[in-house]
Amino acid sequence: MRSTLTPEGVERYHADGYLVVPNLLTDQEIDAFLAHESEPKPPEWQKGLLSHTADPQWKYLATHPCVAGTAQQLLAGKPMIVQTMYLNKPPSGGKGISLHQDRHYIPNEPNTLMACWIALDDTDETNGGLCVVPGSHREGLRETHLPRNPDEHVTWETEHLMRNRDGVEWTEQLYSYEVADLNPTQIVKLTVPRGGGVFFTSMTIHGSYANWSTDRPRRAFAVHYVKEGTWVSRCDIQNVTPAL
Ligand SMILES: O=C(O)CCC(=O)C(=O)O
Repeated sequence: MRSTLTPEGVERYHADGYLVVPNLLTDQEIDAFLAHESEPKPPEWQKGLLSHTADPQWKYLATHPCVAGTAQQLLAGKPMIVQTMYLNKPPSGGKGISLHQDRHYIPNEPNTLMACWIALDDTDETNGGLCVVPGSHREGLRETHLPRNPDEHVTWETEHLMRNRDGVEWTEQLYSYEVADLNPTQIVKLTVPRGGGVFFTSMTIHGSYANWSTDRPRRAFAVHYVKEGTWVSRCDIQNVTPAL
């Protein structure tokens, strides 16, 4: 396992709620992943948010020493993989994910949820790069509504089965959350070069806008971790797996 952060980096993550870390992946590692994604795959590897449990390339990224090792430093404990996502946003209007807090999507107790979002292309404001609201992780869980700008953001609603530690089950309607009353001047549009990543807490407001470039795909890979011992309520992603 390789630790990549200085104590100052860890401090900045806790102060701002996010941290940009360059050079998590090499060009060769990214090329291998993108080539893999461009080929047909056996159906048993295609497991949606749980693809890291079956697809060797997804598992490779989610357990990568620089990614999972940094998560271990930031969590101060063993990182467990909750879910993985390949976020392929094409040029000419590929839509973004409205600005939200991940804790809305993934209730967990105690709340140790965090993410690593890895740029697989050079990303910035013009191709729908990741945006964050620094310090927002200290201001609690915000009110939300459905996305208000359909040109910029995807919209969906789905019902999810939940289960607590005592085995009690219930359903919850989840939807594409958009934080209400967000001050646009507080949104920072990050520039993250290919291979770099952004680590952020589950309370940090983040998301992205559409990719309005004409020729620059915005591909990213995101892994969500919790610290070992955390209970994840959503049944579809409850069986977390060790990252290291
Ligand atoms: O890629 C994006 O635009 C947003 C990703 C995101 O919301 C996440 O990784 O939690």
